[in-house]
Amino acid sequence: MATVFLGLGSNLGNRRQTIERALKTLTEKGVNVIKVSSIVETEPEGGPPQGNFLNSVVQAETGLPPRELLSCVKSIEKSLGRTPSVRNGPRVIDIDILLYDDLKWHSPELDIPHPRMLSRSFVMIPLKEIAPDIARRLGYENHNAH
Ligand code: PH2
Ligand code: MG
Ligand code: MG
Repeated sequence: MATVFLGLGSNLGNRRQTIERALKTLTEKGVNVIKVSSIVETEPEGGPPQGNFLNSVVQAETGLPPRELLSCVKSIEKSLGRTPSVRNGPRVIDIDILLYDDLKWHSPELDIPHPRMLSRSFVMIPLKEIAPDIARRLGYENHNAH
């Protein structure tokens, strides 16, 4: 089993309900959620003008290899009503693979660790809440001011 961290975000529709449904569906599909951070309201970073997000980070265990995990989260996004939009634009649900054990994986479809996670407070603050050692190991200790 691999230990993975996933970032969840929503800024369209019933944001909290969608995040809760995503958590339930992950478990049903063999991604066993171990820890869930607080669900925090955050201002959009990047993209067009859009509403605030709810964000959360989860720790999970899965036997799915990285590409299958990616297919799994994409199918959950679709089943919860996500439709194509502009880059960094509004979405019903976004589920990003942040970390997969200590794996480094680079391909056009998937980069692990998530290449922008360290600069995103909506990822690092919830990650620090549930896995402070990992946030520190990634070099986050210098960003505690906000
Ligand atoms: N996701 C993005 C871009 N900007 N901003 C916030 N606050 N939360 C997000 O989840 C988010 C974002 C691209 O996935
Ligand atoms: Mg994202
Ligand atoms: Mg995504």
